[in-house]
Amino acid sequence: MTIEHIEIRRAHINLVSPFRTSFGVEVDRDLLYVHVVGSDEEGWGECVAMAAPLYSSEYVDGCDEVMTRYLLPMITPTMTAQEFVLAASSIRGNFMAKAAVETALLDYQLRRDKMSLATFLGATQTRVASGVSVGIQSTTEELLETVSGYLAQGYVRIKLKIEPGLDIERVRAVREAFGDDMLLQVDANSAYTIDDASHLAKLDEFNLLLIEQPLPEEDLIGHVELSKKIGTPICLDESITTFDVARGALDIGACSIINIKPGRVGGYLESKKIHDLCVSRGVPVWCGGMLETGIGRAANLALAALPGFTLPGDTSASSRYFTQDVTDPFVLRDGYIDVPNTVGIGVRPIADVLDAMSSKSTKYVVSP
Ligand code: NPG
Repeated sequence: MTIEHIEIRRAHINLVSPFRTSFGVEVDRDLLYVHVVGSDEEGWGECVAMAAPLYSSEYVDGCDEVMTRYLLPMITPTMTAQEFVLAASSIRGNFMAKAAVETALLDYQLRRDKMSLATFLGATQTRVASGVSVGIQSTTEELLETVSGYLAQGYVRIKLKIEPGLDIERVRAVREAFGDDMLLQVDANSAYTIDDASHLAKLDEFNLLLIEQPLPEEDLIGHVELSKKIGTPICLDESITTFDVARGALDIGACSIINIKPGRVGGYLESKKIHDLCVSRGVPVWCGGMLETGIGRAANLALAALPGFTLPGDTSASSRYFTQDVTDPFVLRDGYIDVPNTVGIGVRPIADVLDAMSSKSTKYVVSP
């Protein structure tokens, strides 16, 4: 069984509601799927990059370009995901582009081997506790209403996006309205500087699970300094781009919790390595989200089922994001979402739905 061609599929989907963060507002997703087609099997991967380089330096047109010019030409008919990761290490950065290609190759080979991604990665759970990420709302009243709606649906953990000026009082209002037992954390997406340390220390009174990425991606040392000035545990997201960065960040005390996003670290193989490192050090991890459709979500759920994922992730149900997902929808049941357990990532796009969303399909023939 050999890989014959790879399709890059570009598509578009609207979000059910605008998602505001400290770096911008997302109202839709500019999608890029990698579709590996072999003699009798196929594999799918979803690129998590956004349309613009605001969350990280990667963006979807850039990923398309890197795949087309550099990554896809590396692929041979019999190449495994593991071999691809090795070959692609000659290309610097571009983790989101690499991750999407790796996922499609993994899905392809695991389908061939009749194994689920969850089993392959070492999953120990059949369902994962689901948290939800709440964008910055225009008013405190709207925030309380939004949080209340998610709690009513059964989400077990709330993450509030914050930015300077819309932080302490917003968190206070949510704590006061929903009580001290609710699992609550905040995400700053790099919006602060070390000069804000005493301001961020005001979050200490709210017993948050963590504060995610308060300072810029590159400022690991700033996070070390901040960790000495605030009581809330620091979790890194944007900063953690590789296993080596994760190890260094833990070594110097830049964080005590890690958000693992496969797209951000170049794929599921690197994610597993970071997970294993964190388990060996007793560091909790959780699975982040990038507003993925069902393809990316399925693979994230497999990862989130590993034993070190002891905190609920941003692995919400399809309905939190889209009216109609590109796969069968992932559904929240009693605060949990089932982990796909068939073969590969366990899902495929619904052809008609994907076709209706698609803007462009490009085919690359894989030659020996
Ligand atoms: O549930 O998929 C989700 C969204 C989770 O908040 C979330 N993602 O910084 O972690 C993040 C954030 C994000 C959203 C990042 C959009 C990039 C774009």
